[in-house]
Amino acid sequence: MNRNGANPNNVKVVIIGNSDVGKTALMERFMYDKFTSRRGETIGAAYAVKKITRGRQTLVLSIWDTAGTERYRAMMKQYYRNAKAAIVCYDITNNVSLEVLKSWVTELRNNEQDCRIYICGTKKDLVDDGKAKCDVDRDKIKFYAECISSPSIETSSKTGENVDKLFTMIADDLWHEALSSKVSNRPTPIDLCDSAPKRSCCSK
Ligand SMILES: Nc1nc2c(ncn2[C@@H]2O[C@H](COP(=O)(O)OP(=O)(O)OP(=O)(O)O)[C@@H](O)[C@H]2O)c(=O)[nH]1
Ligand SMILES: [Mg+2]
Repeated sequence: MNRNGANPNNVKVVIIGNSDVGKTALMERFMYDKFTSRRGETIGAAYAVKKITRGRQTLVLSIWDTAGTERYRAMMKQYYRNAKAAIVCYDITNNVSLEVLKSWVTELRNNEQDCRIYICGTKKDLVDDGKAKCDVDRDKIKFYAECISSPSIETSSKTGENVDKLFTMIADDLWHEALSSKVSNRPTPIDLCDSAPKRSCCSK
């Protein structure tokens, strides 16, 4: 537990972005290593837990997949409250303007200043296979991500490309944060050399 009563090894990761960008598909690929081409709009939010173990330490990721449709927008704040990381998704085959991506980032930043942000372009397989053209300006998005000091990555939930890489990057960052939080919350060691002159129990 840290000073705020929270367990630094238990962290919340939220997936946000417009409807149909592939948030649920991303979560399902990471959690269950599966992909369904069926479209099933998320109602409110769904969450799943994944434990990541390194040596004798375990990091518990609570991953929140949120609904992208406008009617749930008012509820978003409660979903990303206390999130340590957010994956902000856009569909690389759908001309999502940079402004839409920015609005998600701004809304998040206004509410959760300490949340790490990861920019994720989805449906990479469609472009790689020539089934759709890339409809976003990749350079602009890369530049924007750099401006807000966020990593950016393109993924395919269909093939699995870069999905583990994205979550591993997030887990690594949160792992370091959890460890440094433990270190900074350790009581300051007392320097016995500086304390009052030592006496044995028998000394007067
Ligand atoms: N080819 C391909 N299709 C994808 C990929 N990711 C998602 N899709 C498809 O895109 C559609 C929308 O995906 P969802 O994951 O349901 O989208 P969402 O962002 O969760 O949408 P909401 O729940 O409405 O916010 C589905 O038909 C998916 O199969 C991908 O990486 N490649
Ligand atoms: Mg969904």
